[in-house]
Amino acid sequence: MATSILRTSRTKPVWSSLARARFSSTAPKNTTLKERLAELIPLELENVKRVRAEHGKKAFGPVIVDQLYGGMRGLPALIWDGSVLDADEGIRFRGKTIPECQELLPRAPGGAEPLPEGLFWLLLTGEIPTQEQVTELSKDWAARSAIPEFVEEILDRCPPTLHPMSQFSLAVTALNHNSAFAKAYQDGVSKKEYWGPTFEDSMDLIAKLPNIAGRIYRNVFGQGKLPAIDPGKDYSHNLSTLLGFGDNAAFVELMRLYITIHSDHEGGNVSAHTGKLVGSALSDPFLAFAASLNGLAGPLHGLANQEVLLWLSKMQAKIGENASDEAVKEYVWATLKGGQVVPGYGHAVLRKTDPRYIAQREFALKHLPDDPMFKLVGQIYNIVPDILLEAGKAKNPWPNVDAHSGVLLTHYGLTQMQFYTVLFGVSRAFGVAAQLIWDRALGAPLERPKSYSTAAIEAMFKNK
Ligand code: CMX
Repeated sequence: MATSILRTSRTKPVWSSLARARFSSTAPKNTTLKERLAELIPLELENVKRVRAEHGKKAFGPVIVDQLYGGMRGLPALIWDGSVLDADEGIRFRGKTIPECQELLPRAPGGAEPLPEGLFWLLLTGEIPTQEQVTELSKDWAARSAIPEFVEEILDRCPPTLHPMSQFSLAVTALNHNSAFAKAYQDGVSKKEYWGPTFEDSMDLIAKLPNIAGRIYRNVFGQGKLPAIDPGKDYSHNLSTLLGFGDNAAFVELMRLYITIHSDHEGGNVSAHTGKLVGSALSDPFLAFAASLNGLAGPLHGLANQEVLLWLSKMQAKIGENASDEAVKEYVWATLKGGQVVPGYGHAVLRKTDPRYIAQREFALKHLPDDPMFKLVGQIYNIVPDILLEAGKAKNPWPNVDAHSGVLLTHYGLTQMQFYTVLFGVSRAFGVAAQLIWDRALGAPLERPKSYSTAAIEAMFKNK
């Protein structure tokens, strides 16, 4: 397969010269997120106009036939400035690595991890907000957090055997009942104004997810009545409280890190791209994000965090705790020989250990170094890559984000692995929402790539 432009040109310098020149790295004080966006959008519209005028008709890398059959791997096809993924270095959010986000984004009083409120501001503007600005976002989201009674009823009527991700998607779809964008469109809003109601819907969407996730968790796993959102607490604290872990400061910190690192992974992954694709039909953010969730629910994408825990638990049941390296190797080979993938390993873009895995490992080393399951995850890290290399199929033998997240949740007592992808979904809303707002602001058109038949491919090359 052709090497992608995006893989060969390092993304960092592109960010430094272009984006940092346009957006300063610290947000101006005394402005809300929406006010700041209203200032930035005309600048970016001009910038895109200039780039298209200068380069719009130039070729952007080769396309080879294998890419048409091969899941479009590496095909340059989308624009999203919020985050960019480098095959070796991993994700950068608006040019910033995960450690840089941990250092620069505002934290909760006494906390060490970034507040996802700040990450959302960064994704949307390229700027680091002030402490006051993230506090205002926490308050705004708390104020918007209630879900309509009929959505509560939908969730309450779901059988507990319906997978939490299906329930999640149902509830998010139903939120479209009150979509500001859908209403504005029906009322004849001008295209130039699309981003305003999209922003309002996106804020509502993010704000309502803790109530949806909390209700699903308590309904399915029988964890008692859902407490109320506290307007004085940050988003992750409220989400933790709704799940029953609000009193555990380390769990709350984990949620802050978890949401931050799971929020966005450039534009081409299944959940981000699905949201953008569905949004391009001017479906509102609730409908677009529900589609993202349905993609995230697949075992090769977000469901892998559930699959990892399942796989680890089965391994422990079969070979016991503190098993030898030999026993672990045998189990990994049996998985591969059984025609299954090793969940949590491999990636469509990454070719090194995922920095999201490393961030979680560092959290574990700080907070739960002696946890037996964490030790097993570390043991597997030393074993699986060599086996995948020897097996010779996977292009990337290294762990991805999902190889680690479930172990952290289990440590704190969130042991219901079927729920894990819901937390990934809550986080992914931040990236999908930011992308939808910018797509409406820049007037992104309907997506409509061209498909070909195999006969057409053959005909094209017949006499060449
Ligand atoms: N275990 C076993 N085989 C693997 C593998 C793994 N972890 N990763 C890749 N392979 C296999 C593929 O199944 C493929 O086999 P076939 O040729 O028989 O179809 C071959 O190696 C080549 O695949 P690839 O080009 O390396 O990987 P892809 O880009 O096609 O797929 C991914 C990427 C993530 C789907 C794949 O690595 C995988 O299935 N991993 C396990 C599931 C997982 O952890 N998913 C989560 C990813 C992160 C996320 O989105 O949340």
